[in-house]
Amino acid sequence: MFRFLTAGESHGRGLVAIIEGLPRGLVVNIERMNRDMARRQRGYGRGKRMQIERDRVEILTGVRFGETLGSPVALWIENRDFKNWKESMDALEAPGSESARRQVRHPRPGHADLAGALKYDTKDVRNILERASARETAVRVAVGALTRLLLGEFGIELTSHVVRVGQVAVKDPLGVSWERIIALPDDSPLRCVDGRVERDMMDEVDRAKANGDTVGGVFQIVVRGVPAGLGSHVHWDRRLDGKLAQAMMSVPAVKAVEIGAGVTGGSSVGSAFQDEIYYAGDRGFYRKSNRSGGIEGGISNGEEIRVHGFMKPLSTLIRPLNSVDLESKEVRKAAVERTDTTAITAAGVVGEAVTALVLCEMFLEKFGGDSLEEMRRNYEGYRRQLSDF
Ligand code: EPS
Repeated sequence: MFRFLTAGESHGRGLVAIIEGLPRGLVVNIERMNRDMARRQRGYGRGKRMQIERDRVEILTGVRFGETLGSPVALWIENRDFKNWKESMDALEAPGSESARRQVRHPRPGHADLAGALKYDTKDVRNILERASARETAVRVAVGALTRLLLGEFGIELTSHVVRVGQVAVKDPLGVSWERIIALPDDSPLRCVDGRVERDMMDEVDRAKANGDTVGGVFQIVVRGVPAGLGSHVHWDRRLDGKLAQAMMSVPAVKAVEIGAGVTGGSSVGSAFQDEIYYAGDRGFYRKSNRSGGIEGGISNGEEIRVHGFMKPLSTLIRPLNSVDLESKEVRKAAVERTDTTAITAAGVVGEAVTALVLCEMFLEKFGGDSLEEMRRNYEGYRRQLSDF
């Protein structure tokens, strides 16, 4: 069915993806895809790398005259920074000088550095961090953007907003309407719907930066237009919430996921948590609250899907923490690589992409066909089933 792989190092030539399972006949809107690429580069608190890159997707295969062929699609994103790393990241030849190798021997607490070095048996942490870097999310956003085009054909749309930075939070994030979120301009500093809260969030970022520190945050993904019936209760690995949680946790620095108001569920009684069921002729079954985040029993219930991603503070600190030299085993300060103070706004855009990827997989599982027309027939048949229910 639907699957994809990515490849590429943070300072290598670029990033690649191969995607399989898209139907023939999907119109590829490259501007829409590149808009997501640009959105991922934004956000208050990002570092200097984003001033070097101008991420743009190139389509290498699987698309002809602006439409998918049903064959594998290959995407390419160039790393503009590679020109500054040619020797250090050369595929075949090691450079003569130590400095050009840019070895890293002092693992950063919180990054993949030490665990990866132990596992892959290397004393140069660069062999790990280049792939562990969140740079990889650029190409996942590109793949996600393609799947968003497919979902869009069936009226499914996604957006995100930032609901917390450090100690500063938006009140009642589940109550923020879709309209308020999509009204945010792409150049909004943090994609926060409340201007006053956003200024406090920016102060929080400034404070962390002034201390050579980083700061965590929370984003919320909102999806509308998902019909009831994606995912299934019948097996553990077919549950939509489980799949979304896995996808969200695969975003670097995300350490927790919450569907709807799941966390408060742990301190609620049932009568205060469940979303009561109503029916009206013109809209069918509906709810007046959405604490379940649009998913019940591992199945979408037709309400908006709302998922939170909790991002821990980024691991590279300008004022580094203690570490150990991998060769001498002596106490050293952790390596300092160029990084962001927070990437929470970008993480929201990545969260949209990984959510779209899961929904696309589930959508193709239920309505899949070899062409978009075949999918449409399958989908319309199911819509009739729902409306005749
Ligand atoms: C990047 C994400 C971060 C950036 C990276 C680009 O990755 P990491 O997980 O390694 O901190 O810091 O840029 C650099 C590594 C750099 O040279 O500045 C991204 O989202 O594109």
